[in-house]
Amino acid sequence: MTDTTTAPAKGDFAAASGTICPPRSHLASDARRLDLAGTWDFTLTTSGRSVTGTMPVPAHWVLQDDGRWGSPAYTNVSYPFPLDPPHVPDANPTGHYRRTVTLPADWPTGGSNRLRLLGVESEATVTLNGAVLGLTRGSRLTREFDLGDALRPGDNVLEITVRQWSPGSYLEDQDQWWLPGIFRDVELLHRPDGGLEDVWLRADFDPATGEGLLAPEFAGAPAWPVTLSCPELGLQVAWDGPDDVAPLAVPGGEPWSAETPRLYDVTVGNAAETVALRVGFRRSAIVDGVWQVNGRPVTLPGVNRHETHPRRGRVFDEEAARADLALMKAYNVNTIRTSHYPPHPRLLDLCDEVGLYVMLENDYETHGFEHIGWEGNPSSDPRWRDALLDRMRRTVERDKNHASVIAWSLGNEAHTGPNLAAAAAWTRDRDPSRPIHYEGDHEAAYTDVYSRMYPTVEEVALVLEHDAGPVASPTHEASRASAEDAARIRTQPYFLCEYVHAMGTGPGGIEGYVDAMAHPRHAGGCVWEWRDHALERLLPDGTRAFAYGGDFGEAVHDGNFVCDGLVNAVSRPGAGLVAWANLVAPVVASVDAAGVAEVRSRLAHADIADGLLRWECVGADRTLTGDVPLPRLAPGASVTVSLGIDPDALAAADAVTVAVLDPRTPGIAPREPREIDPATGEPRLPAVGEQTDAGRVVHVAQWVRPNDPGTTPETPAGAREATPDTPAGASGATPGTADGPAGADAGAEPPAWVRALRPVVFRAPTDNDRGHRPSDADRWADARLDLLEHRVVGRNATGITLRSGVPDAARRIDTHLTWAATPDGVRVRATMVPSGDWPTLPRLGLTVDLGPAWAEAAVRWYGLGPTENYPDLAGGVRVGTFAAPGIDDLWAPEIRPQEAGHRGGLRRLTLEGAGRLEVEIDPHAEGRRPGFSLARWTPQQLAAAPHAEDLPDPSGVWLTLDARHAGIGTASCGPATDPQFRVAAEPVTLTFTVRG
Ligand code: IPT
Repeated sequence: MTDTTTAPAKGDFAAASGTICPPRSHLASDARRLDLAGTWDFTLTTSGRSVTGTMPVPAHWVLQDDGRWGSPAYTNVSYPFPLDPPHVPDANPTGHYRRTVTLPADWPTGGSNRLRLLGVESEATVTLNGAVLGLTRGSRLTREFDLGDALRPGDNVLEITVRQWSPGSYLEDQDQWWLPGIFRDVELLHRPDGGLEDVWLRADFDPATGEGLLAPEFAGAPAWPVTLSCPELGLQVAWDGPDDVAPLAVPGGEPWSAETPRLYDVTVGNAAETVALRVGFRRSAIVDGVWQVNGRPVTLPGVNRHETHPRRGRVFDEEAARADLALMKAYNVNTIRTSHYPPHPRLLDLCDEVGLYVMLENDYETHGFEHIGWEGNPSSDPRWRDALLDRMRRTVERDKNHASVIAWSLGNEAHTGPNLAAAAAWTRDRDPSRPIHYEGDHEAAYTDVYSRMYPTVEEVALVLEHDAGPVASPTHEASRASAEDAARIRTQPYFLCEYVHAMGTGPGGIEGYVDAMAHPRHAGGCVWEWRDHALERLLPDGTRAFAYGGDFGEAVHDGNFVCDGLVNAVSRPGAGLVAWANLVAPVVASVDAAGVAEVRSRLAHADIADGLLRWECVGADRTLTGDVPLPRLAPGASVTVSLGIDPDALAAADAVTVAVLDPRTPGIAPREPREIDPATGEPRLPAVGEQTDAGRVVHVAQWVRPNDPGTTPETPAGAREATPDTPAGASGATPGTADGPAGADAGAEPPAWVRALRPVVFRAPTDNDRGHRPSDADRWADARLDLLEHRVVGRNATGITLRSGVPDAARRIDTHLTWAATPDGVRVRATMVPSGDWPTLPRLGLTVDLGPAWAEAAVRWYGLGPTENYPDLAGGVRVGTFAAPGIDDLWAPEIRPQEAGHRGGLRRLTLEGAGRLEVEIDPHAEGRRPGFSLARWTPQQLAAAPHAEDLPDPSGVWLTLDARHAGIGTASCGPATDPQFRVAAEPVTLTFTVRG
């Protein structure tokens, strides 16, 4: 059967030609199938030069044999070839795959046979026994060819010629690696006469009646009767002909949701074929502007998921995919946007099974046309219309049976135009049961969900909190929406298809976005993005390391913009993921000074059963802990629990922590550093997402004793207030005098490292610091923060006075460092007074190289942890005593080294190794406590290294105590750091006692 409606005439804009079949569901059928994965003969021809060998299928040829077959290339928006649609350059790497397909002796005769390609980048021409079957484009989409009588008993020669670049490449300008090859399954399918060409079980759940509904649809010419059976539901139906087929009410059908992934095994069969489906009864609908699943409003905590693996690229691996989804579930993810193309079809089975909502996106992006003002953009050019429709159709048809798929997305970053509107119209007609999403429809002309990427929190409020006026800031296209369009936009659910760009250290500033999600019309959104796309490469010294754009010698590339995941390429969760997971947690707790906790469910469908509340009474010298079982909590319900903490312990506590533990969804193994009881060293609560003896940590909250009456303490685990602080005693400090801290005996010798402390104002720019033009990193470079030089102005037995400055400028920092003996150790006070034209600073603190002897030191601190944290990246941390076996366990350099590993709210820091070193922060010196970091490299060394492996062998151990450290923001793609988290060049004081 060939698809005459979409089989285009030969032409450059075409989606395909030849004996192609209509798109249909990816069904688990008992019809014969031959998997053609394996080793194929392979010849790669580039610019007339050929290399011959063998190639695995599925694989990307550029990821095989360390460069023998060319290299991957990364671009974000840019096309790596001239914009001359639909043409591509003559120098077009072309892979010729060839293998013998031996038809098994018992292969059924009769019926027909097909070749099914699940993914080829970017164009495949299929030949069987010398007869050309046709050509297909659309890299991440399934295509079937009818083999007609070309297939013979015994041996057959199958050839697939793959061109890396094709007209289809113009429609596939996603921000990712260009990875040519046959990278998904190739299969030979037998299609029995009278078989089930396609089955669509539209499984609905009616919240009004509580009933499931099953509306079957059959395509082709199945042999009748067709039966449907679901023993679990007692369903056994037979239809004698197409007119017989009618929807079934399923009274006992429990609803499917991401929280309750209830699936039923259903078989559909006839004399020719039986297919097995896993059915979930689920309704995804927009009611009065509110996105509902099964009649209940949902706010989706989601992530954008690309298919990426450091060695396999986009080749699917089920075990890895399962682990990936389990990691998401551990971190409170319940939604995936399949950015920016359909994943391997098996992924949807897994999402159905584990419970993840899916926004399934078409394989369509034309972003690079933006560089020519969208002139000739395929979304508007009628010549591309069929190709776009073909893509949308293949997307919807393949995955329409999945309960997890709650929305269709037309594509990404392809501007707007009639072809997109046509794709929406086709989709709405074909599947009215799922809302349609596309971010580029800024007038809400043809989509059901108002979607934005990277707005400011203020822009979110324009849509949700204002009844009229513009829906976006003046620089954004959506601001030009007419009053009528704006009014319509305000009737739709609001969705952040991309927000908080997780590139490098970060993302900072998540909280405002999550707070805004409390609005009933806010449907949540998806962080950009789940995982770094770093690829492994072979270095000249024979070792392997992670690569980003440019590392394969690409002429046009976008550097490390491809590494912007909440987890890195080897699944290591970053601090941003911990913060985000805590902020979007499905159950949230809070606790007060009296040890009374409140726990609130944000779930829409599932009860919380077997939940446990673990508390900690946190002090400098002891951390007590206990468990309180939670009563069953209905969706949305809350409960108040008295923790029963001993009143004396409570009165002495610095903080009270509560954590909700979930015994049902496993967390990951706890990582270093760990919270411990300072008295016994016993482990205490791990971080959000990690597993305890009694379940996964879903959410952590804390009450913290105010630092100083009249000032605002840091509020971890959701920190929001920034403390304006004019440090006491700082402004009046006069360089050159040495007035020791009050109540101290002057004249004590401090440890040598104290005398060696020097001011520091530079941090290795994060990827976010490098965002926007001019960036913070540019401003810091202009001000030469990295070139701070010091001069001892005065020195006596009780202190040192320093003047620090940068080359060719008069801006300076005058530092007054004094010490004095106390019964408790040596009390140190440092006052730093900047003057001159400093920009806002990344940090203002003191640093010292303790020397390599401390490299093996064990670290313990009493402060915010366990993960690294910054003033705007503190959503998942709390005050406690944390321990790391070594400095390297505190943090690891990013693929592109940058500032990392800072921890704020410091009370006490202890290093044990080459000796013992302890720093106890004076709790009442200032309104805000300092932070610390320990690093094997200087910020300058980190900033200069393009890759982790380019860092020099570490030669020291730098301890930095920051009186102030700036926020992180998400300026790499999104708003700049909130001004309240910037560090003004103003006087600061650090006061601490050192021991050891
Ligand atoms: C947005 C893209 O949709 C996404 O693919 C990715 O490139 C992301 O940016 C940045 O990492 S588009 C951008 C113009 C906001």
